[in-house]
Amino acid sequence: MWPTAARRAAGVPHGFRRAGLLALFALLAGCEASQPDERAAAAGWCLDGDCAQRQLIDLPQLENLHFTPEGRLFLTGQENLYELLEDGAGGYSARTLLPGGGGCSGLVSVPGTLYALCAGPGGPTDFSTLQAVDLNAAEPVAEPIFALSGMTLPNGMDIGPDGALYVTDGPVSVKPKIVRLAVDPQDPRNILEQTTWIRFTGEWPNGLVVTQDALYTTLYGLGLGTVVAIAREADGSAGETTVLLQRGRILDDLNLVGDTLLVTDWQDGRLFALGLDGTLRGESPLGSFTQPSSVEAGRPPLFRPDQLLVTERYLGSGLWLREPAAP
Ligand SMILES: [Ca+2]
Repeated sequence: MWPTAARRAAGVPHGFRRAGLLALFALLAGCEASQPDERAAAAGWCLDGDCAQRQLIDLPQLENLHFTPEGRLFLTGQENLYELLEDGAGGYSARTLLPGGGGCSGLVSVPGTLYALCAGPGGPTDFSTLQAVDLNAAEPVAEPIFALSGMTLPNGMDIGPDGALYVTDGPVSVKPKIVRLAVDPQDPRNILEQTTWIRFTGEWPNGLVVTQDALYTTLYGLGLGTVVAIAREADGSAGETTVLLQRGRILDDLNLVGDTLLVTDWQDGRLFALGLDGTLRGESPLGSFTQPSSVEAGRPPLFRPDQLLVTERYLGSGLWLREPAAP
C-alpha cells in the first residue's frame, strides 16, 4: 500500500490536525445548511427493514439519473439519453433525446438547460461530447456543444457554485482526474475552456457532487472504495482530501439530498446513506440491487421524497423504485 492510501486507510489525511478536521466538517455542514433541499434528509427512506421495490421501466445499461428542481426525471444509459414520462395509468415510458443514439453518463441541469455527457469519437464508453437540451422545447433534443479532450471515461458531472461544470474522468481513465468546464455566464451553451481541477494517482473517481466548499466523489484504487471530500478553496482550487468512508468495494454514483449523501455500492449491490461527517446513516441489504449505478430521492410530481430511484448497469438494467412497504 502506498503512502497516501495508508494515510487514508488510517483516516489521517496529511496536513490535517484533528481540530482542522472538525472545522472542515463544521464548514461542510454549514454549507449545506445554507443550501436547503426541500427533500429532508432521510425523509422516511427505506434502506433496510420492510421495503417494497419494483422496476419502473427496463432500459438497457443505465448509468445516471437527474431530477430537475421541477421534478422532471432524466436518465442516461448505454443506448441513449432519456426523459421518463408517466402514462397516466401508473406506467412509464421513456422518450429518447439523443438523435442517432449513443452511450451517455453524467448529467446535470441549470434552469432551461440540461447537460449530458454522451458518445464521443472514442468508442462505446467514450462519453466526451457535452450535449445540451433546451428544457423549454416541446420536443426536447440533445445537441453537441463541446468536445472534452484528454478524457478516457467521462463519468460523473455536477455544476459548481461558480457556474462551472465539473466532470470526473474515471473509473478506468489513463489519467484519472476531475476537470472543470467554464461556462459563459451569458450563454449556457458556450463552454469557454476545459482545465484540470485535480489529478489522481492510482485512484479513479466516479460519481461527483459539488458544493460551495467541497467536491465529493467516489474513488477506487488498490482494492479500496472510498467516499472522499476534496476541499474547495476560496479561490476555487482543490484543497485537502478527507476520507468520509472506506468500504473496500467498487462504489458508483452519489447524490446529495439535504445533508446526506446517497451512494451506490455497485459491487455489493446495495445503497447507503452517509452524513457529511462520514457517519453511516443506513444501508440496504447486500444484493438488494444488481450492480446499482446511481440513486436519487424522488421529487414531485412524479415521485415522493421518501421514494428512492435507482439505476442498474451491466448485470442489472432499468430504473427501480424502493420505498417503505405499504402498511
Ligand atoms: Ca458512474
